[in-house]
Amino acid sequence: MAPQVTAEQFSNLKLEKHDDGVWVVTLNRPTKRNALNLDTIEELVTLFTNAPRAGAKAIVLAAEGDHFCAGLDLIEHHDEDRSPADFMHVCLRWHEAFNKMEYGGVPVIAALKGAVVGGGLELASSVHIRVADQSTYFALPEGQRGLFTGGGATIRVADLIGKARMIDMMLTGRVYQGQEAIDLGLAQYLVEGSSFDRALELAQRAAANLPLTNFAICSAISHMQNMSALDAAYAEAVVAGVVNTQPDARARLAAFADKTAARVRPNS
Ligand code: 1HE
Repeated sequence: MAPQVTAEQFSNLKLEKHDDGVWVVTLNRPTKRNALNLDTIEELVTLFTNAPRAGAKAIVLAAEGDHFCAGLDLIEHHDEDRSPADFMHVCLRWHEAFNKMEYGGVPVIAALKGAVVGGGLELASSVHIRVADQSTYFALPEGQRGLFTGGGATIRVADLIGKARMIDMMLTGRVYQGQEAIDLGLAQYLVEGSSFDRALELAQRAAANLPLTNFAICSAISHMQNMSALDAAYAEAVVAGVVNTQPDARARLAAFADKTAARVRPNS
Protein backbone atom coordinates (compact mmCIF):
# COMPACT_ATOMS: atom_id res chain seq x y z
CA MET A 1 0.00 0.00 0.00
CA ALA A 2 1.27 3.47 -0.86
CA PRO A 3 2.38 5.36 2.25
CA GLN A 4 0.40 8.40 3.33
CA VAL A 5 2.27 11.67 3.64
CA THR A 6 0.29 14.54 5.13
CA ALA A 7 1.18 18.03 6.29
CA GLU A 8 -0.01 17.17 9.81
CA GLN A 9 2.86 14.70 10.24
CA PHE A 10 5.38 17.53 10.32
CA SER A 11 6.04 20.47 12.61
CA ASN A 12 9.44 21.65 11.37
CA LEU A 13 8.49 21.33 7.71
CA LYS A 14 5.52 22.69 5.80
CA LEU A 15 4.09 20.51 3.06
CA GLU A 16 1.87 21.68 0.22
CA LYS A 17 0.79 19.30 -2.52
CA HIS A 18 -0.18 20.69 -5.89
CA ASP A 19 -2.58 19.02 -8.32
CA ASP A 20 0.19 18.43 -10.87
CA GLY A 21 2.13 16.24 -8.41
CA VAL A 22 4.58 18.98 -7.38
CA TRP A 23 5.13 19.06 -3.64
CA VAL A 24 6.46 22.14 -1.90
CA VAL A 25 8.41 21.25 1.24
CA THR A 26 9.40 24.29 3.29
CA LEU A 27 11.95 24.35 6.11
CA ASN A 28 9.97 26.06 8.83
CA ARG A 29 12.23 27.25 11.65
CA PRO A 30 12.85 30.79 10.40
CA THR A 31 13.54 32.18 13.87
CA LYS A 32 16.43 29.70 14.06
CA ARG A 33 17.46 30.42 10.46
CA ASN A 34 16.22 26.92 9.65
CA ALA A 35 19.06 25.31 11.60
CA LEU A 36 18.80 21.53 11.45
CA ASN A 37 17.90 20.03 14.81
CA LEU A 38 17.41 16.29 15.09
CA ASP A 39 13.61 16.56 14.87
CA THR A 40 13.88 18.33 11.52
CA ILE A 41 16.28 15.66 10.23
CA GLU A 42 13.82 12.93 11.29
CA GLU A 43 11.02 14.74 9.48
CA LEU A 44 13.18 14.94 6.35
CA VAL A 45 13.86 11.19 6.63
CA THR A 46 10.12 10.47 6.88
CA LEU A 47 9.17 12.78 4.06
CA PHE A 48 11.84 11.76 1.58
CA THR A 49 11.52 8.05 2.39
CA ASN A 50 7.81 8.05 1.61
CA ALA A 51 7.42 10.74 -1.05
CA PRO A 52 8.46 8.55 -4.01
CA ARG A 53 5.70 6.00 -3.28
CA ALA A 54 3.16 8.62 -2.17
CA GLY A 55 2.81 10.21 -5.58
CA ALA A 56 5.29 13.10 -5.50
CA LYS A 57 6.37 13.87 -9.06
CA ALA A 58 8.81 16.64 -8.15
CA ILE A 59 9.63 18.44 -4.93
CA VAL A 60 10.56 22.05 -4.34
CA LEU A 61 12.65 22.41 -1.19
CA ALA A 62 12.08 25.94 0.06
CA ALA A 63 12.67 27.86 3.27
CA GLU A 64 10.75 30.29 5.46
CA GLY A 65 12.50 33.55 6.29
CA ASP A 66 15.53 35.19 4.73
CA HIS A 67 17.93 32.25 5.01
CA PHE A 68 17.77 28.81 3.43
CA CYS A 69 19.55 26.97 6.22
CA ALA A 70 22.14 27.76 8.91
CA GLY A 71 23.33 24.15 9.17
CA LEU A 72 23.64 22.06 12.30
CA ASP A 73 21.58 23.37 15.22
CA LEU A 74 24.56 24.56 17.24
CA ILE A 75 22.47 25.36 20.32
CA GLU A 76 21.00 21.86 20.44
CA HIS A 77 24.45 20.41 19.85
CA HIS A 78 25.89 22.51 22.67
CA ASP A 79 23.05 21.70 25.07
CA GLU A 80 23.11 17.96 24.34
CA ASP A 81 26.88 17.78 24.97
CA ARG A 82 26.93 14.62 22.84
CA SER A 83 29.34 11.72 23.06
CA PRO A 84 31.29 10.75 19.92
CA ALA A 85 28.98 7.76 19.43
CA ASP A 86 25.87 9.94 19.86
CA PHE A 87 27.04 12.39 17.26
CA MET A 88 28.06 9.63 14.88
CA HIS A 89 24.47 8.40 15.05
CA VAL A 90 23.18 11.94 14.47
CA CYS A 91 25.33 12.12 11.34
CA LEU A 92 24.02 8.76 10.16
CA ARG A 93 20.47 10.16 10.36
CA TRP A 94 21.57 13.17 8.30
CA HIS A 95 22.98 10.75 5.73
CA GLU A 96 19.74 8.77 5.77
CA ALA A 97 17.72 11.92 5.02
CA PHE A 98 20.07 13.27 2.36
CA ASN A 99 20.55 9.88 0.66
CA LYS A 100 16.77 9.53 0.40
CA MET A 101 16.73 12.89 -1.34
CA GLU A 102 19.56 12.18 -3.74
CA TYR A 103 18.75 8.55 -4.51
CA GLY A 104 14.95 8.54 -4.07
CA GLY A 105 14.16 8.99 -7.75
CA VAL A 106 11.98 12.10 -7.38
CA PRO A 107 13.44 15.37 -8.69
CA VAL A 108 14.22 17.73 -5.80
CA ILE A 109 14.79 21.40 -6.62
CA ALA A 110 16.03 23.78 -3.95
CA ALA A 111 15.01 27.43 -3.83
CA LEU A 112 18.03 29.00 -2.16
CA LYS A 113 18.31 32.37 -0.45
CA GLY A 114 20.50 33.99 2.17
CA ALA A 115 22.76 31.66 4.11
CA VAL A 116 23.35 28.19 2.68
CA VAL A 117 26.03 27.30 5.16
CA GLY A 118 27.56 24.31 6.89
CA GLY A 119 24.97 21.58 7.06
CA GLY A 120 22.72 23.86 5.00
CA LEU A 121 25.12 23.46 2.11
CA GLU A 122 25.22 19.71 2.76
CA LEU A 123 21.43 19.71 2.49
CA ALA A 124 21.47 21.83 -0.67
CA SER A 125 24.13 19.66 -2.29
CA SER A 126 21.86 16.61 -1.91
CA VAL A 127 19.17 17.97 -4.24
CA HIS A 128 19.18 17.66 -8.01
CA ILE A 129 18.81 21.31 -9.01
CA ARG A 130 19.81 24.37 -6.99
CA VAL A 131 18.40 27.82 -7.78
CA ALA A 132 20.13 30.77 -6.13
CA ASP A 133 18.87 34.34 -5.86
CA GLN A 134 20.90 37.52 -5.41
CA SER A 135 20.93 37.13 -1.60
CA THR A 136 22.29 33.57 -1.61
CA TYR A 137 25.73 32.83 -0.22
CA PHE A 138 27.57 29.60 0.45
CA ALA A 139 30.04 28.82 3.23
CA LEU A 140 31.40 26.01 5.37
CA PRO A 141 31.97 27.70 8.76
CA GLU A 142 32.75 24.38 10.48
CA GLY A 143 36.45 25.22 10.57
CA GLN A 144 35.82 28.41 12.55
CA ARG A 145 33.37 26.67 14.93
CA GLY A 146 35.80 23.93 15.92
CA LEU A 147 33.74 21.38 14.02
CA PHE A 148 33.89 19.23 10.91
CA THR A 149 31.32 18.44 8.26
CA GLY A 150 29.15 15.42 9.09
CA GLY A 151 26.30 15.53 6.60
CA GLY A 152 28.03 14.46 3.43
CA ALA A 153 29.96 17.56 2.38
CA THR A 154 33.19 15.62 1.99
CA ILE A 155 31.41 13.69 -0.75
CA ARG A 156 28.88 16.06 -2.29
CA VAL A 157 30.43 19.51 -1.89
CA ALA A 158 33.84 18.18 -2.92
CA ASP A 159 32.10 16.62 -5.92
CA LEU A 160 30.47 19.93 -6.88
CA ILE A 161 33.46 22.26 -6.50
CA GLY A 162 36.54 20.05 -6.05
CA LYS A 163 38.41 19.22 -2.87
CA ALA A 164 40.86 22.13 -3.04
CA ARG A 165 38.05 24.71 -2.98
CA MET A 166 36.24 22.85 -0.24
CA ILE A 167 39.37 22.73 1.90
CA ASP A 168 39.91 26.47 1.34
CA MET A 169 36.28 27.20 2.35
CA MET A 170 36.73 25.22 5.56
CA LEU A 171 40.17 26.53 6.46
CA THR A 172 39.55 30.20 5.76
CA GLY A 173 35.79 30.66 5.98
CA ARG A 174 35.69 31.74 2.34
CA VAL A 175 32.21 32.70 1.13
CA TYR A 176 31.01 32.21 -2.44
CA GLN A 177 28.05 34.04 -3.95
CA GLY A 178 26.61 35.38 -7.21
CA GLN A 179 27.94 34.38 -10.60
CA GLU A 180 31.16 33.01 -9.12
CA ALA A 181 29.14 30.45 -7.11
CA ILE A 182 27.30 29.43 -10.26
CA ASP A 183 30.50 29.15 -12.28
CA LEU A 184 31.95 26.85 -9.61
CA GLY A 185 28.87 24.61 -9.66
CA LEU A 186 27.38 25.43 -6.24
CA ALA A 187 24.06 26.14 -7.99
CA GLN A 188 22.84 25.74 -11.57
CA TYR A 189 20.63 28.86 -11.74
CA LEU A 190 21.04 32.44 -10.54
CA VAL A 191 17.89 34.57 -10.74
CA GLU A 192 17.23 38.29 -10.36
CA GLY A 193 13.87 37.74 -8.68
CA SER A 194 12.51 34.90 -6.58
CA SER A 195 14.38 31.61 -6.49
CA PHE A 196 11.14 29.99 -5.37
CA ASP A 197 9.27 31.03 -8.51
CA ARG A 198 12.02 29.63 -10.75
CA ALA A 199 12.33 26.44 -8.68
CA LEU A 200 8.58 25.88 -8.93
CA GLU A 201 8.67 26.42 -12.68
CA LEU A 202 11.52 23.90 -13.03
CA ALA A 203 9.68 21.42 -10.79
CA GLN A 204 6.56 21.73 -12.91
CA ARG A 205 8.60 21.07 -16.03
CA ALA A 206 10.29 18.03 -14.48
CA ALA A 207 6.95 16.71 -13.19
CA ALA A 208 5.71 16.53 -16.77
CA ASN A 209 8.30 13.82 -17.56
CA LEU A 210 7.40 10.18 -17.12
CA PRO A 211 7.97 9.12 -13.48
CA LEU A 212 10.12 6.13 -14.43
CA THR A 213 12.35 8.36 -16.54
CA ASN A 214 12.70 10.82 -13.65
CA PHE A 215 13.42 7.91 -11.33
CA ALA A 216 16.36 6.90 -13.50
CA ILE A 217 17.65 10.47 -13.80
CA CYS A 218 17.36 11.16 -10.07
CA SER A 219 18.67 7.83 -8.83
CA ALA A 220 20.65 5.92 -11.44
CA ILE A 221 23.06 8.73 -12.28
CA SER A 222 24.04 9.12 -8.62
CA HIS A 223 24.42 5.37 -8.17
CA MET A 224 26.49 5.10 -11.31
CA GLN A 225 28.88 7.76 -10.07
CA ASN A 226 29.72 5.34 -7.25
CA MET A 227 30.59 2.49 -9.63
CA SER A 228 33.55 1.64 -11.77
CA ALA A 229 33.13 2.78 -15.38
CA LEU A 230 32.70 -0.82 -16.45
CA ASP A 231 29.93 -1.50 -13.94
CA ALA A 232 28.30 1.87 -14.59
CA ALA A 233 28.11 1.15 -18.32
CA TYR A 234 26.52 -2.20 -17.56
CA ALA A 235 24.04 -0.65 -15.13
CA GLU A 236 23.24 2.09 -17.63
CA ALA A 237 22.36 -0.50 -20.25
CA VAL A 238 20.08 -2.32 -17.80
CA VAL A 239 18.34 0.89 -16.69
CA ALA A 240 17.92 2.02 -20.30
CA GLY A 241 16.54 -1.39 -21.14
CA VAL A 242 13.75 -0.86 -18.62
CA VAL A 243 13.15 2.89 -19.07
CA ASN A 244 13.41 3.13 -22.84
CA THR A 245 10.91 0.35 -23.43
CA GLN A 246 8.28 1.54 -20.92
CA PRO A 247 4.80 1.42 -22.45
CA ASP A 248 4.11 5.03 -21.41
CA ALA A 249 6.95 6.23 -23.64
CA ARG A 250 5.30 4.89 -26.79
CA ALA A 251 2.87 7.80 -27.10
CA ARG A 252 5.75 10.27 -26.85
CA LEU A 253 7.72 8.39 -29.50
CA ALA A 254 4.64 8.26 -31.74
CA ALA A 255 4.20 12.03 -31.34
CA PHE A 256 7.76 12.53 -32.51
CA ALA A 257 7.22 10.23 -35.46
CA ASP A 258 4.01 11.99 -36.58
CA LYS A 259 5.69 15.40 -36.04
CA THR A 260 3.28 16.64 -33.36
CA ALA A 261 5.96 16.61 -30.64
CA ALA A 262 7.97 19.75 -29.91
CA ARG A 263 11.39 19.88 -31.53
CA VAL A 264 14.55 20.78 -29.65
CA ARG A 265 15.49 24.37 -30.55
CA PRO A 266 18.16 26.78 -29.30
CA ASN A 267 17.10 29.43 -26.78
CA SER A 268 15.77 32.51 -28.56
C1 1HE B 1 20.98 29.15 15.15
C2 1HE B 1 21.86 28.78 14.12
C3 1HE B 1 22.42 27.48 14.17
C4 1HE B 1 21.22 30.79 13.76
N1 1HE B 1 22.06 26.69 15.22
N2 1HE B 1 20.66 28.32 16.14
N3 1HE B 1 26.36 26.86 11.14
C5 1HE B 1 26.90 28.05 11.34
O1 1HE B 1 27.99 28.18 11.86
C6 1HE B 1 26.06 29.25 10.97
C7 1HE B 1 25.53 29.90 12.22
N4 1HE B 1 24.59 30.98 11.96
C8 1HE B 1 24.98 32.18 11.48
O2 1HE B 1 26.13 32.42 11.11
C9 1HE B 1 23.92 33.23 11.39
O3 1HE B 1 22.92 32.93 12.36
C10 1HE B 1 23.24 33.37 10.02
C11 1HE B 1 24.24 33.96 9.03
C12 1HE B 1 22.71 32.05 9.50
C13 1HE B 1 22.02 34.33 10.14
O4 1HE B 1 22.46 35.53 10.75
P1 1HE B 1 21.36 36.50 11.43
O5 1HE B 1 22.10 37.72 11.88
O6 1HE B 1 20.21 36.67 10.51
O7 1HE B 1 20.77 35.68 12.67
P2 1HE B 1 21.37 35.45 14.16
O8 1HE B 1 21.07 36.66 14.99
O9 1HE B 1 22.77 34.98 14.12
O10 1HE B 1 20.48 34.23 14.65
C14 1HE B 1 19.08 34.37 14.81
C15 1HE B 1 18.62 33.20 15.66
O11 1HE B 1 18.86 31.98 14.97
C16 1HE B 1 19.39 33.11 16.97
O12 1HE B 1 18.51 32.51 17.90
P3 1HE B 1 17.83 33.39 19.09
O13 1HE B 1 17.02 32.39 19.84
O14 1HE B 1 18.98 34.00 19.86
O15 1HE B 1 17.00 34.44 18.39
C17 1HE B 1 20.47 32.10 16.64
O16 1HE B 1 20.96 31.45 17.77
C18 1HE B 1 19.70 31.16 15.76
N5 1HE B 1 20.60 30.39 14.89
N6 1HE B 1 21.99 29.81 13.26
C19 1HE B 1 21.20 27.11 16.15
N7 1HE B 1 23.24 27.01 13.24
C20 1HE B 1 26.31 17.37 10.51
S1 1HE B 1 27.58 18.40 10.90
C21 1HE B 1 27.17 19.94 10.20
C22 1HE B 1 28.09 20.96 10.82
C23 1HE B 1 27.57 22.36 10.64
O17 1HE B 1 26.57 22.62 10.04
S2 1HE B 1 28.54 23.55 11.37
C24 1HE B 1 27.92 25.05 10.74
C25 1HE B 1 26.86 25.63 11.63
